[in-house]
Amino acid sequence: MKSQKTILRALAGEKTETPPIWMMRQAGRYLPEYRATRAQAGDFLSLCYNSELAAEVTLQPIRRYGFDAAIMFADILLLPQALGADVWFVGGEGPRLSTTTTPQELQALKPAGDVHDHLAPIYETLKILTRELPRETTLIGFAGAPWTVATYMIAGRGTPDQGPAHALKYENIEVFEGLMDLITEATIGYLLAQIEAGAEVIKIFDSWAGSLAGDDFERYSIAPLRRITAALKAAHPDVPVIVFPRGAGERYAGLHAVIGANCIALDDGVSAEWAAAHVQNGGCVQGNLASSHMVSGGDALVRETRRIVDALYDGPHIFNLGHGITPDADPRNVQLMIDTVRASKGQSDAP
Ligand code: 1CP
Repeated sequence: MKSQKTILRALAGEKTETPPIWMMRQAGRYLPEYRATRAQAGDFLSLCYNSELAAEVTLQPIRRYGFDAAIMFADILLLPQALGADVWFVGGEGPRLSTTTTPQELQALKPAGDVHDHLAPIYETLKILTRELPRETTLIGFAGAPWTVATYMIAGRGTPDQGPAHALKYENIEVFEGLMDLITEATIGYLLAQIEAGAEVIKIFDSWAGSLAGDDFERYSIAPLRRITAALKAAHPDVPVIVFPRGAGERYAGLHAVIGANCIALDDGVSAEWAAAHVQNGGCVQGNLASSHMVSGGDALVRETRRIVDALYDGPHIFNLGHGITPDADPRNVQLMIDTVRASKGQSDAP
């Protein structure tokens, strides 16, 4: 049976008349209504665990823009917290975590199956959203990929080059791989529970995949993504999976088949024309307008948006940015991007 929702049609491999659109970090600090709700919640983590308010900020960009999908409001660092790591956010700087770099610290974390009590508010957010979202809007659940989550758990913070995680790989491979396995297993359980709570699509963010060189890319980005995707597909074959190995560059080629995912999300480091030839032949692609256009706007935004839509027009495409929208973005530029994408209808031959 054909699904009515455009995003689900694109994820099933159908070329749609106009690309469906949503935006990474669509609920976020560039929106005044987000800043107001966040102030009401207190800090960022309190907002994540307050199901009513998390559902509210998820809905805000849907009300304002009518995006085709809503991504539940949460963070990839809630899973380390559920595993027993300390996680806090330093205003203006970013996340801080207690580190996991020794056998004792790894041992002190909880077993993968024990994360669900802690994460219950996230499942509740999804349940609220299944009731409150417009019928035509698709609900996306997500998690960080094991490598990306591990980089934060090992360094205790965000790092420009993921140096501490690379170092642990060389200095104590048992701890490194033990941690990767624990995160992988916990992520599978977390995502299955999200699907059971109402997530219709799953996205896995491997934001730091690009720093894995040589065999490490296959071993620590692709293999865990494949393992998670296979486990989700075994239980829920109809739930589409989007994977985002950011910074993969030419290693994006052929990834649908290698990972078994329905959609490969592209960052803005590859051109849409290249992706049409080397990635989209395997299935749906998502992306990849540079986020900076949401700050600068104008003709360049319109031109670049049209170029991406045209380049990917012959196959399944979900329009998105190449990375999250930044706090200094102008909300009017988001509207201009959406209008440009939706006006692209009929630019080429309809299916
Ligand atoms: O001050 C604030 O309000 C916090 C800013 C913020 C927001 C809005 C953070 C802190 N996280 C989020 C929400 C978030 N994070 C979502 C919600 C849904 C949506 O997209 O609207 C999602 C999907 C994420 C995912 C996430 N968190 C990723 C993967 C995607 C990516 O951007 O690469 C990563 C790496 C994080 C960690 C994180 N959380 C927050 C920050 C500032 C960071 C990056 C830290 C760093 O490396 O310095």
